[in-house]
Amino acid sequence: MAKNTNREYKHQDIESKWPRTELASSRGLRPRVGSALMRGKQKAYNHIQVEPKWQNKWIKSGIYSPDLKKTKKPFYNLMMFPYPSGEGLHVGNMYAFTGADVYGRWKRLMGYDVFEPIGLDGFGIHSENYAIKIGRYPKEHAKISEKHFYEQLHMIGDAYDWTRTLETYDPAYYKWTQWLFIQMFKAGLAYKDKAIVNWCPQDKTVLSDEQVIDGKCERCGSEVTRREMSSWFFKITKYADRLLSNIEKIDWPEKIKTAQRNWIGKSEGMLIKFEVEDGGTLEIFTTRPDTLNAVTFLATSKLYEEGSKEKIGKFTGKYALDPLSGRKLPVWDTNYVTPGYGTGIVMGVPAHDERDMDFAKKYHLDSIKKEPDDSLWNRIEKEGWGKKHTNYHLRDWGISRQRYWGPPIPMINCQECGWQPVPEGDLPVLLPDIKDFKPKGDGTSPLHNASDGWKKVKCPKCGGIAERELDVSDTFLDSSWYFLAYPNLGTKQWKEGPSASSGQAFFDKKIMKAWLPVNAYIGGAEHAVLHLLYARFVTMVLHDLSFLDFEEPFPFLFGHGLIIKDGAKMSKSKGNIVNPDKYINKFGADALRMYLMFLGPYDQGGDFRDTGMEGMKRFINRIWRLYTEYADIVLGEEKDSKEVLVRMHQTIKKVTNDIGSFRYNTAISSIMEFVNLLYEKVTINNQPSTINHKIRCAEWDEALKSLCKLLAPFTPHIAEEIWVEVLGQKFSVHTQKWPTYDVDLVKEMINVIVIQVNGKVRSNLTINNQQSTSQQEIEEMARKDIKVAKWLEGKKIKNTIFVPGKVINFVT
Ligand code: ANZ
Ligand code: ZN
Repeated sequence: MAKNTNREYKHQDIESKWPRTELASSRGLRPRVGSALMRGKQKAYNHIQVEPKWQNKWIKSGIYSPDLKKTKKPFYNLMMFPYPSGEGLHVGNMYAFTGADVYGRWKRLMGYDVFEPIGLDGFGIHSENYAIKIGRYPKEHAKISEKHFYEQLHMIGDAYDWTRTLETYDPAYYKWTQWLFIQMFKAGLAYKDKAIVNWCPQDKTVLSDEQVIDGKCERCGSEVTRREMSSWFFKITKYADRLLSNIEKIDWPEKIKTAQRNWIGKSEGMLIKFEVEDGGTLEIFTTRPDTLNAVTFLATSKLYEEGSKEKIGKFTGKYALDPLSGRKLPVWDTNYVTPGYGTGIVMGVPAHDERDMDFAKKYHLDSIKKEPDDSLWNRIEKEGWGKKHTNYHLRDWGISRQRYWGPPIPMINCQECGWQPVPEGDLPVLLPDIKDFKPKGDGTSPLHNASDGWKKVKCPKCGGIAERELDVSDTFLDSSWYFLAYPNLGTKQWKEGPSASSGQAFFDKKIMKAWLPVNAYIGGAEHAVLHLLYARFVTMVLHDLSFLDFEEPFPFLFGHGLIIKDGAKMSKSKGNIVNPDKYINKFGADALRMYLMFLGPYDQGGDFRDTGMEGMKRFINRIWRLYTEYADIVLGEEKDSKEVLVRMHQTIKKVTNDIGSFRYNTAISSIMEFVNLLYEKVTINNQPSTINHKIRCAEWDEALKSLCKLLAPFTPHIAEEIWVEVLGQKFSVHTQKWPTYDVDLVKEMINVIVIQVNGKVRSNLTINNQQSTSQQEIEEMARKDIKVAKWLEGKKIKNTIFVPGKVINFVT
């Protein structure tokens, strides 16, 4: 609730800061007709004409396409890989992209060679489902939506390197996804196994554990069922320990780190062996050996596939022996123990474990009330009944998808030789065009419908008859390595590889050294255990295979908040999507960017409302007028020029620190305050009689130039237009040096105290930190002010109201 009130306030704030009746016109200020800067520039700001003009110029001039091989200060600024829905980008996506772009633009102004690539994760169930829904062939649909997506992205004005885009369904890309699969296989990290897997009945495919959220499909929300199937897995469990311990070394939001820790789920306990009455032993995993004295039964996972919410059990007829007391413990097959975790067998302790209690109640099993006994840990080890053991909740990554729209898994099954990888020189294994590509639902893949010519191949090892794998790979594999691709796009090896002789990847040594790992990774926290875990795993494997010299792909990650509309996260499924196109047309990309960044702290998101957009558009116009109408103000009094200077340095400091820590909203606030101050000075100093056209005011000039640079990351188009066309500076504002601040000037506290007479503003006082701020002295100074003295002349002051640091009001 508190948050909401806050946002409420901000919206009102926009209104009160620049109300519809504009300050300048209402006070009768005239444009400076005689000014050279003004000639022909009085026109209102026209974003429709200005924004595309600069977007095109930026591309043509290549200022956002650094030479990756010749860089001195590389900065790889990356936003999470977009997988737009069929309908294109919505305002929530814009929010994510713009926040990342502001950061990248700022880093460029700070002197870095910023590389900010963009691409499209367009393979996968998400896109395929949409294509099915609208009755289009996936490949055809991909082309259409790619065009739309890139057009929308152009309109936002982000500083992308448009010379290096990639799409996951491009064979030039997915040959390397397949190459990655083969490296996994060769390293013994990919295996095919018959296992009970998560099955989505709606999407008709297997899902990985990470793609099941609270028992539901991460994509479509259907209740996930269980099914025994033969699938490919990646041994991510082998990396559990390292994935966990490395978390301490990376600079990520605590929330996301915790989610990964919990998902990996390190659990320390013991493996204990129970003898079975008529021979053999059963081994269990427990984290509570101290409750061994209260065990009353053993439970297996044999009925797991029955998957109902209610606990089901079947007595096996067998009894195990409690090593401690020699009691007979009935062994039950159940559905509430998970196969593949621990040993898949549990010691049932109803007295201390709720799940066991539920089960015991239902099947009338005993419960023994006994206090846990800590000494049992040592005793169990000493007597040789069991040993200490660490378990991880993480399970191997299920990679197979019984769908069409993905990279065919590059494996060949030979009756003689078993599974063989496709020779690397033969990659890519192209996804064949087939008529009936829809998911079948019986557990087989649509690629069964491919021609025999595609399915039947020679065994790469013995030349005998063999068959291709017919499943495609998980779309999360496509996105697990894309950040490695961007800087290497266009290298010879990227285009021509992989070669038949293995061991060659697409990495250019020099480029890798300069640009990786990613300097700033910016994206949504909802990928905490999906994409972010997979990308870390893949990077570690490639490191261990000597392809990379780093283990962690994203040493720094910033998680942005979500855009809320009508009380819910903006998403297609919620039906509260706002299309950015119409806002960009009506208000301009700059206004939309600034509005989104002003909504609230970037890590917290905010509520989207139309009214706020209009306020922001007025602010953009206000900036435009400041430059086009008042660019050559001469600050007549020294106290004014001093104040402008001090406030400028203070604003630079605040904006610099705020952008550096992603507090865009407060950075914008201080820019707004600074603009207000400049307008105040306009009203004081714009008296025609004081104008001396020969003398330009150095402070005013500097203030306007600095302000333009401070605006550049947020509103890149108008900043460029002002810089080049109004201030007459050299293209481009985006390759300038970010303004620095003077530490001594920043320290000067400047306070502006409004002087009122009978509640009406008559003048103001500027107080610096060398002056006293006592009521008595302020009163004295205020009375001496000529403008105030005029109103006090011949009147008797009945009362003086003083608000320290803000207002002094004489009541006569
Ligand atoms: C006896 C006991 C007593 C347990 C008690 C818990 C509390 P975590 O922390 O998640 O590792 N368990 C072991 N293997 C299991 C499986 N395959 N499927 C479902 N449950 C399994 O939990 C480990 C605990 O979960 C183990 O400790 C075991 O129950 C159960 F008061 O053993 B315990
Ligand atoms: Zn063979």
